[in-house]
Amino acid sequence: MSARMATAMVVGLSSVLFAAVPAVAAPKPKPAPDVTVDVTAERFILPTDGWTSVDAVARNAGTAPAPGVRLVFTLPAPFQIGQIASSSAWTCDFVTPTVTCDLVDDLAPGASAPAVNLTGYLYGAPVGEPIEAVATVSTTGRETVLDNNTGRKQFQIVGKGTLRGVIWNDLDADGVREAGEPLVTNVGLGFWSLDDDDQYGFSNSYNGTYSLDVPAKRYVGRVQLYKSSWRFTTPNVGADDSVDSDIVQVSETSYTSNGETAVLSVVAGEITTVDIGVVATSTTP
Ligand SMILES: [Ca+2]
Ligand SMILES: [Ca+2]
Ligand SMILES: [Ca+2]
Repeated sequence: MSARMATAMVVGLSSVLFAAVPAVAAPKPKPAPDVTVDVTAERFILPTDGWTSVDAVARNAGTAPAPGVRLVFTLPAPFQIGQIASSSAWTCDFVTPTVTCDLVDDLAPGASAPAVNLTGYLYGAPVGEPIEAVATVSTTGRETVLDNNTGRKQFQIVGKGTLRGVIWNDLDADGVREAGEPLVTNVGLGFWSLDDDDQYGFSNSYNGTYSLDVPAKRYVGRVQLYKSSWRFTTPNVGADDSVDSDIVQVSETSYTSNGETAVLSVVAGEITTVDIGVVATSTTP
């Protein structure tokens, strides 16, 4: 028995009808599921022989449980799918290049299902060709909002350029690399993409010289020095960019000095040079 019926029995039908009028003027929407999907990838600017990992996450943005949730997720050629990862919450079937997954249980209002993940590899994909991963989600429940049932993530294939340079001990601390100033082998360097979430580098240098072939996009180079051993030399000294240091200190902690390059726009087929000059802070570096 509802509360309203109970009231009717106590106070009589006419007064209940009178009381009900304002409630009818503002009816509450019926609870309904609203499934949505987001497709995300940390790395989406890839070299022709690159790879990526793509997530599709289904969510119920509605106000009622979503039964029979199905996710259809495609990572098309030239990607070759090397791995499909999902939780036991899903039952999945794969027919190249599409994985179709059914959620075992209803998806509660406000809840996200565990991600379905595809790892795709490229083997000589053509440069410049955009590739799009697409996921669509559906429910056997009644939902009215259907324009959020598809998620997309676009990938861009680019050529590679070269990042290279030296890490040297600026013995006279003048910011210029001169003959006789030796290379340093215990300083690492990282290049962080500004255009997606990607990074390259090494934890210590290859005999003080390095050369990395990386997908053409924008990077910032970062170096961390231990103050007990090194500090950064004066950057960008003089007019000759081939003998200066390209790292500027941007922060420090009690133990480390942290330096960055300017923004580096790596161009396919071209060399971008980044040199790092350091000065010993102890008598025996
Ligand atoms: Ca929807
Ligand atoms: Ca010098
Ligand atoms: Ca330079």
